[in-house]
Amino acid sequence: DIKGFVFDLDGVIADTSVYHSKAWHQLADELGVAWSDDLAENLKGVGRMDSLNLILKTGGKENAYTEEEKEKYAAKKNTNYLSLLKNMNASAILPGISDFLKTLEENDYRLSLASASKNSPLVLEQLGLAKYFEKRVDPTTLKHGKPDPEIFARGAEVLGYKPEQCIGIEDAKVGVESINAAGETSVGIGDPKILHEADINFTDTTQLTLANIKAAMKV
Ligand code: B16
Ligand code: MG
Repeated sequence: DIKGFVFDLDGVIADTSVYHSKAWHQLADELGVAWSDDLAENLKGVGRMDSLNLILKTGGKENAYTEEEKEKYAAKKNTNYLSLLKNMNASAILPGISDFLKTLEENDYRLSLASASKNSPLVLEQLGLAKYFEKRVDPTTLKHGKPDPEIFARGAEVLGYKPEQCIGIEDAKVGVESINAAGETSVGIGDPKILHEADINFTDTTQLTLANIKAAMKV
């Protein structure tokens, strides 16, 4: 039986992936790396330093900067991201998510957060959704980023559940891979061509309901 839900944040709960993209795009311009939709897609769910490394690699500049310079650029992106977040409120919650969280609460499911973002506590507070998440995986304690199963495995563990008792929800290809490798049921939100490995796919969050998940799982 399913008992827990392990959530990604950016791109699933809130529209913040747009802000992440904007801030990375700005930095890529500054570094002289061409921005593309593919690059934006590949950055989804990827942690801060890994994202910078991916941008540099894409531009053939993987050896152009010292670790110290890279720290400075990553910090700069975060400052930009945080300034974009300043104007964010509950209107950034993706459609259907508030109702979905309420339904899960009413049905006694327990929730944890498996976001790669160090800013996730701030974002949840600002959206007024922190109360729904009993546990959170601290990404600074992880050895590996998504697609490694570590973050979603921990998302079940912090709830005291086995992976097979949990459903993971993701908008990134690497995130769906992480859920699958952890042994949970994966729900992918977005383009089914990109998220074809997901056990269940919804094109957007309006379809993310407990009834639709139950119907797709045939339970
Ligand atoms: P930060 P998620 C990920 O969050 C974002 O998708 C990704 O764009 C971001 O670079 C990463 O968190 C790290 O975020 O710089 O705020 O620590 O999708 O795993 O919720
Ligand atoms: Mg995401």
